[in-house]
Amino acid sequence: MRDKFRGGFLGTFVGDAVGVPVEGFTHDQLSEILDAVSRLPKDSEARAETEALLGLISNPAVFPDDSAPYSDDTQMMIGVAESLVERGRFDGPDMASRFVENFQVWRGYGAGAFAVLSAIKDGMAWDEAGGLLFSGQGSFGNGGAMRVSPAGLWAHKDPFVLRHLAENQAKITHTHPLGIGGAALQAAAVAVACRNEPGRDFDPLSFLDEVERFAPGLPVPYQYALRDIREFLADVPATWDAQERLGSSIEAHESVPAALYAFLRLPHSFESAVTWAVRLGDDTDTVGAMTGAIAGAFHGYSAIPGKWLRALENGPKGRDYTVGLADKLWDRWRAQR
Ligand code: F2R
Ligand code: MG
Repeated sequence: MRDKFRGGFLGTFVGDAVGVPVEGFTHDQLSEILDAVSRLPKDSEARAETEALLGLISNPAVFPDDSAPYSDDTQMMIGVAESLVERGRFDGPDMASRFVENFQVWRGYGAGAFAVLSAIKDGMAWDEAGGLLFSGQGSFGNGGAMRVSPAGLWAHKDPFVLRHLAENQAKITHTHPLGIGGAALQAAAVAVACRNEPGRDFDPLSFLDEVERFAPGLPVPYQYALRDIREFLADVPATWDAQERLGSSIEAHESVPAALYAFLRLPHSFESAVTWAVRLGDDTDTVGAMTGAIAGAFHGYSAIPGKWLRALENGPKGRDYTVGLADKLWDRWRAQR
């Protein structure tokens, strides 16, 4: 279980870091450029330059050890985890203050999250700012889902605590039902991944049934997407077709289902699932991070390729800190039981 907790944390971090350099590329652009680079002579300058642009998805060696950066996805996941480790339950003021303390604008925050964290920093109440976004509709961005893996791990035994934690941590920045629902679905996928073991008899459809039991009554777009995923598991579509139907955008209902499907399409390899997810294009870091969280909680930290782990940034709140944080959450979870 310690390995699974570490896997859920570092899966987020790795998926984020693999996706960051290629964020915003379309699926077609990414496929074309990755194909073209693989045909260039190995020691050519053109190949080295293109690989440097594409980062870990094309060649892990472009980042010296300890240097591949994470984005807001991992930074906010760290905030969720720090609060759970310290408080042992959802504590809104504490979690919001950790988001604000960790907030480094240059990590690439969404406009809504940026506005919320800036407002709280300037003195607004932690539970007011999120509801003001988008003319009072609240955000349906994928920010509540991208950071939720510690909640999924923490509450993997209890669907009620899981829903409470997933929704409330999301509401600090995302009050739209689709933003909250995305966090609930992603947390359920991580929890179910934590509860199950890899092996030959793994059944993606049973996994999906369990996810739906852990996240009942989601908004309609998620129910349609889950129906599409069932169809895709019965009759595997081309990648472009899956991308077109599920999406891989910055909106929660167009990216959380894609991450779940990436895991279920390639459930026997962390690396294959994350690579496939990032190659969908568009919001590559976040679809990578969410797929990494599910695949990491399922396969464990020990299944994450060393070539990717070694590359991760390792300064303050970097790789070693994140592994230690996962261990602290696991220790607290065990002690609290
Ligand atoms: N912000 C980014 N990527 C953009 C490019 C960054 C670039 N690399 C740079 O250098 O700056 N990535 C990060 O943002 C996503 C998570 O975003 P979050 O936290 O959900 O933010 P936000 O702003 O609340 O929602 C995202 C966008 O979705 C649209 N949207 C949401 N709710 C809406 C509503 N009610 N009505 C209309 N539109 C709505 C808006 O465009 C929001 O800005 C992650 O990908 C993370 O990696
Ligand atoms: Mg993103």
